[in-house]
Amino acid sequence: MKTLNIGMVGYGFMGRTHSNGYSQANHFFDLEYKPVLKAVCARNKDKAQAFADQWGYESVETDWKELLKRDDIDAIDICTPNNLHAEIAIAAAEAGKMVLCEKPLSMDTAEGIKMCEAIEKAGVKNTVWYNYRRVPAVTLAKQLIDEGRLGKIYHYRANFLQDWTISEDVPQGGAATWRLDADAAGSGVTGDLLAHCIDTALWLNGEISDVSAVTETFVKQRTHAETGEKKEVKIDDACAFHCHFKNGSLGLFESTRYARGHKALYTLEINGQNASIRWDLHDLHRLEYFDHGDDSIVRGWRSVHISDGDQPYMGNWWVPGLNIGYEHTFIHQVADFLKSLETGEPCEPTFRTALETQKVCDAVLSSAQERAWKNV
Ligand code: SOE
Repeated sequence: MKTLNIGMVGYGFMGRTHSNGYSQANHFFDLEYKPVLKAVCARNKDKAQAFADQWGYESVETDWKELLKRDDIDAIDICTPNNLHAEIAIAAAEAGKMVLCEKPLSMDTAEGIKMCEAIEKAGVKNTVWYNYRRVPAVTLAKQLIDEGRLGKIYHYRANFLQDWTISEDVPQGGAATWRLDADAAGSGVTGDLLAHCIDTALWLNGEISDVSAVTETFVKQRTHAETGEKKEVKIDDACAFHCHFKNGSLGLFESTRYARGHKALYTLEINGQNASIRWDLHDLHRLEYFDHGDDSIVRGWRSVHISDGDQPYMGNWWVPGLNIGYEHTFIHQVADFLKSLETGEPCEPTFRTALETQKVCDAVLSSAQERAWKNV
């Protein structure tokens, strides 16, 4: 079996989801390549070592530049805050390493373009971890749309709702709350949560032509976790936008971290001329499907339980009736990445594909700022 030696930079929540993916993929998928957890890199050596011990990484680095110099590393996995993605990805590509980058691709489109150019110049394999594409129900939605079952699409609706930043005591910056610090995250819910909704939407429903958005920052000042200083909050706490897709359909998107009661509720609904589909992250193994072509006396919304071997990815898991969960989306992305090494095909979304999401995010943020429609 061929090996793919992984060097991971960062070890937070995403470091765990990715490491689990690397550890599990070959148990369930038949693949020529097998990832080897060669090194994890983080500034704090003790914490990095504890992570390495827990997940089985063979070694630890404290400077990502040293990681890039190592001949025994094939691929760099970037799990850092967003403000480090570009520098590490570009240097990794120049060092001839493959790059797997956590979402969003970059702080903004300009940075994303430089990343794409570096990756393409080096000709290295790459992917961005928009994991929700690989929920079997969402992959099935893509299949149904591509088969033309929905007919002409009229509406695309998506929400991503959370409630973890309502308290004014939540700090900004630091290891756990960098997502609230614009210097580290670039933006708030737009880059963190709507980016997922936009990636899925572009995949399922094609390009967005223009957007009109509103954003709000409800808590205006927060203490910085590291300096203890009270600082202005510069991220968007909430964002809503509507848009036109190039296929003629209308889109409506909303995200907030102030929807009391919702922890991570990603929902989407697509209405076509012949059929509609609906999906909800809290019930992620179900796809709701309404087919107007059904016999009228039994016509209605079906709740399809995605667990059968004929459904995407499910032939690799247990037996029909037994569903899988959130962590499997990362296992699927690892399996697809390893497969792409065998076939030579790209592993979507590539950097170039993820740049399209970045362009929509930028248009959304500038539309909200200028209170004007913006072309993507
Ligand atoms: C934020 O809370 C977060 O962890 C995002 O960063 C992830 O991308 C999303 O999948 C879940 O929520």
